[in-house]
Amino acid sequence: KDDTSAAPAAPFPTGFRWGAATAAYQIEGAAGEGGRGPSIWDTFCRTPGKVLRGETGDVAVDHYHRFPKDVALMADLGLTAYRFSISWPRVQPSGAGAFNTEGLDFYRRLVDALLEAGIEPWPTLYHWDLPQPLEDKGGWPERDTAHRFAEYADHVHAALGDRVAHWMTVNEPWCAAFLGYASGDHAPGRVDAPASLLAAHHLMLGHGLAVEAMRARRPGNRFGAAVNLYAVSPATDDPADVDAARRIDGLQNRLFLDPLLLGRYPEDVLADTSRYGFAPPDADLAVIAQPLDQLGINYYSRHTVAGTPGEAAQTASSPFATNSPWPGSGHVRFVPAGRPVTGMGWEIDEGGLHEVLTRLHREYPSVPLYITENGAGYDEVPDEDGTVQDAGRIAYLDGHLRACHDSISEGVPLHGYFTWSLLDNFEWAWGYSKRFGLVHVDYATQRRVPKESARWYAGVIRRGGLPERG
Ligand code: PNW
Repeated sequence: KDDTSAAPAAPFPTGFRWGAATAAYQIEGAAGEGGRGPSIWDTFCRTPGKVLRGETGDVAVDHYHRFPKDVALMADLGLTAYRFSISWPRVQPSGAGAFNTEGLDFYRRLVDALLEAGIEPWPTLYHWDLPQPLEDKGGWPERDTAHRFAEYADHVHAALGDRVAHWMTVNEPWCAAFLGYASGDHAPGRVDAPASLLAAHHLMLGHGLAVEAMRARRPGNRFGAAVNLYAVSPATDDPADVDAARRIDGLQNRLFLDPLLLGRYPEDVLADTSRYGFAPPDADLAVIAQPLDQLGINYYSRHTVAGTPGEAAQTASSPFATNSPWPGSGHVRFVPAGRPVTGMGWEIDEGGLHEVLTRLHREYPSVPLYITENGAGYDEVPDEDGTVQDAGRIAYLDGHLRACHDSISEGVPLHGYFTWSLLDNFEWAWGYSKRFGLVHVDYATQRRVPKESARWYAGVIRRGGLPERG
């Protein structure tokens, strides 16, 4: 039932942002057009055995050419905000030196189309597509990359800061550092634990330098980063499991939250990683810990871990996963806790989102929070008429939005929710095999058809909250 006149059973505050999210490499395509340079994902996709079926983002969902229609789709859904990422190699093909006006013009047109449709633009400046020439010089483990990032961010902000209020610097530094440089499941595919820790540090340093530069130009804009947080539980109360949970929580959550929000690294993680020579300079922490106007939280699931010897690779990140993305964690095993899973094999646990949100509220200084990603991926096949009846996704979104609603009632300063994703798209090492969209995309024809979940989400936005629990 879709009674739009009925008051929602779980109303959200007025002004709450209702959004959807995407990322440049996953949707734009047009990889060789408009003066765009190569990124580490272009290279990685061409490396055999890295991406399922050897798929690439060369065409993706052709958003580069179809963005006006995609903005119209967003307007149909009633989105009040749209989170997208800006491709660094489109704007600055070599990652240093000359900027490409044609690349920046694409984002100018996108932003104008969004504003025209009454949708607030929420760009992320780095969603994993490092210009390949910078990787050739060492990539994120090199300190200079942080400075190059800040320079690029500053340039984009100079062009769009008058029309764009909300800025996210880096997306999921955990993935960029540890899937990119420790397990090698993501680009650039390096397996080098010490380098991965430096990458994590320099991603945060780049964030801090970028915020410093952008805020100096427009102090009224809102700046933040998007981190992927998990609830973490020990499999049993055995001390070995409890300690594994501490270590995984340390590497997944606190390694990023503590520097960004408290201006220090967690002592226990520094101790666990000291064998890799990880000893970040203290002076950098003052740069990293810029005051934040917003923190983006990407939440998908809970980790349940045991401390007994075993496999630390995470099959979640790639169908080819073999190496651990947890430098310094020692023995850790990811244990199924018996909850239902999505098509990614990720356990569905909305209680974990409530846990993450209330923990941030309790243990960290107050900062406006936004869920910048949350959603469910499946291997979906549409019905004959092209529709997708995605009851699983609806239940997932409903449960997690209820967790948001409960958290807000308990005083958590949560101001918006962006579902991952607007459209089916290139799901990294999984290629096009996993679909996260509210809108189905037929990759052969690029036809877009809103799924059942799109209709459901549009109803939630119209009513300003969730219906009675069905
Ligand atoms: C996030 N893991 O990626 C990204 O921000 C999105 O681009 C992506 O499409 C979405 O979540 C769904 O995967 C992740 O293996 C990829 O832990 C892998 C992991 C976590 C997040």
